[in-house]
Amino acid sequence: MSKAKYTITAALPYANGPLHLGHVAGVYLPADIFVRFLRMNDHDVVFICGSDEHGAAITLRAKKEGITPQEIVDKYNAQIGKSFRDFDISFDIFHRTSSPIHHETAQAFFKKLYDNGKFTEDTSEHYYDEEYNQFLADRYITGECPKCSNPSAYGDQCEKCGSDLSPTELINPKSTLSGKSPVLKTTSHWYLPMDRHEDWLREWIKEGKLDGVQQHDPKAWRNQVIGQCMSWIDGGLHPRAMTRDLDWGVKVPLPNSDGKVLYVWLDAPIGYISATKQWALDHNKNWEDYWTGDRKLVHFIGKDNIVFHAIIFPILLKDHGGLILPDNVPAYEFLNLEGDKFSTSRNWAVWLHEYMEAYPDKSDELKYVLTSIAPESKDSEFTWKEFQTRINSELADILGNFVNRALVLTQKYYEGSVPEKNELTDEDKRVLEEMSAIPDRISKLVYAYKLRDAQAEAMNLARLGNKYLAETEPWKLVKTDPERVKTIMNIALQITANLSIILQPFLPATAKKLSDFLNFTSSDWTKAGRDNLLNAGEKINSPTILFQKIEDELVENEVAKLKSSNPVESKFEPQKEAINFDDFTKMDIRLGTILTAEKVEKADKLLKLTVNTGVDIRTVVSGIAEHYSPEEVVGKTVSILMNLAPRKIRGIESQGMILMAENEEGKLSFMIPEKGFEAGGTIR
Ligand code: B3M
Ligand code: ZN
Repeated sequence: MSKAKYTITAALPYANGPLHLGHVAGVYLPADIFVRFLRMNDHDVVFICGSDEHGAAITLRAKKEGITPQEIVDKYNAQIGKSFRDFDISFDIFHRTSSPIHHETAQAFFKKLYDNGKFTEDTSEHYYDEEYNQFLADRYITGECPKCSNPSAYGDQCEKCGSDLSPTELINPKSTLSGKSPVLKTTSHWYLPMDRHEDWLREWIKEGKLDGVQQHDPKAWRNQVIGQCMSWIDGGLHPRAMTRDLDWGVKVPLPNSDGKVLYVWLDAPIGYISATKQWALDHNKNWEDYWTGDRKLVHFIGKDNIVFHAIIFPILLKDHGGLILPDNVPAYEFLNLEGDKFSTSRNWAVWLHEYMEAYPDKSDELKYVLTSIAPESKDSEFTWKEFQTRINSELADILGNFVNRALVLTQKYYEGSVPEKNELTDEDKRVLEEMSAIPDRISKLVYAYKLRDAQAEAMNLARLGNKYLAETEPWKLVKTDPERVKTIMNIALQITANLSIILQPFLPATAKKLSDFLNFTSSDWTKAGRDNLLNAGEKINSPTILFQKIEDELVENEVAKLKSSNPVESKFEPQKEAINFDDFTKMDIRLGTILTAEKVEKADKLLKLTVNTGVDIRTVVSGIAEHYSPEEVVGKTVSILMNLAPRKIRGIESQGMILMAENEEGKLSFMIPEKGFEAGGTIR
């Protein structure tokens, strides 16, 4: 039988922030291990990823950082791409959904479904922010979750209970742009009638059959994935809008659809296809070969992405026709950090780029720890203490110690030549037999997506070697039975050579070091298990220490860093991006005394003020009419931003801005100085 072919995807990270260890442990590292293993086993495989550059995740981040969406995606695509390279995740391509090839691919995909009547059109009322002139979907709207009462659920999903929501289900909805209650306004969208797909999805997910034909083994799917899908389907699928009224995204390729883009969760998975296209172009291949025929499509994702990969994208693929559906969707649970959830807004995170900057030569150490605790079947936790323990007592004390002994003794006794294997004792035979069984056990586990156990099994070979040397004690025997020691050392070196093969998927840098020590390189998995990888007389090199022990100080510093950067649980928005001192000194903020005030006609919120700034008397229009009456404000000395470029507001030129404090309910208050400070005084 020929080897199965694979197209492997890892969830496209939003280009709206850096990657943290939770992302790495639950998507990218397992996908990378799986792919490295497949490559060693001679499977035809392509490994696809890229950044997800559309949707509210991007535009809201842009608003927060005060730069354009394009600048945001350029910044984070570069940063994320670099962390992946530094950490040595072996994508065949790391692409971008902002690329022209993606826009074309997504539009053609949409158009094909549209032409084939796979969408329905519906005109109905949607929430709208009048201040920002924008419809509010997905993350643009928050409110209380109707299912679990989480006060900050989004318009598409409650991150607390995982429910899929639509904006109209939110209790007390608020725009995330203005913070105000939205109004309803009519607009039209194209919907994917998911309700029409329940029957085949049921059969496909539960039995692995499509139109009665077996596609995949449903027992190979994780229980949580099947469970989540079935609970969705049993709860009844609803039509889901596939377009949005936004100006950032892939334009809807239909006439009269200005201002409409594809829903990000329609375009993002198509990103896997467009990335494959780009990779195929770069390597003279046919992209279709990777999306059709007898090939396994596997999506590595986090559990919050299950519905999109196991229900929505399969519907789209099937509606499109001619493309394969996923063979498996290995979804990971969440990784927690030091007793709490990872949180970007609270900066409770270990960022991959920061780790790689601090410990550039410790990528394998991190890989090892993250795979050991990977949240495969339930949430798990990263602590710096465990990081230390696993490195010191497993990597250093077992693997490092064994390799070091084997190589140092070979240098010492045989000047670096592999000694001859003589007659084998029962113990030798047992050790070699155990060694030969390990690669198969690892294979079975990897094919079953049990990478945590697979890595543990690979470490068992180091354990076996370590124990073998500890029990045979060649350093004692060398004086009395040097012939026997040759056999022992030969076996220890064969074990080391085996480690250089079987560790490659998990610890590629370490495996490479072993290869360099031994002058032996093989990426052929089928060679693993053999006891004759090295020939007597071949020269090996002196080893260097494989793993430095992790000091207590590192643990203490990292934990302290985490705690110091973790502000209290807050109802207020987090601090904005850092600015430099020059940026700050550009602002001319002073005290000004309000001389006159009147309401602006037909504008409930505005007061027209004249202000004595100490250097001139000027007009300022201020949105404070709902908080102060004209009579109240006259005579007050307040803070004013002087050098804001003049703006016309309701036909009146406003020369500056009054600075106000705002509380959580949106109430505004002047910032008034102590007595003895008068108009013209600067604020800095
Ligand atoms: N960017 C969501 C996430 O990062 C999304 C994944 C897209 S995969 C097609 O969780
Ligand atoms: Zn909820």
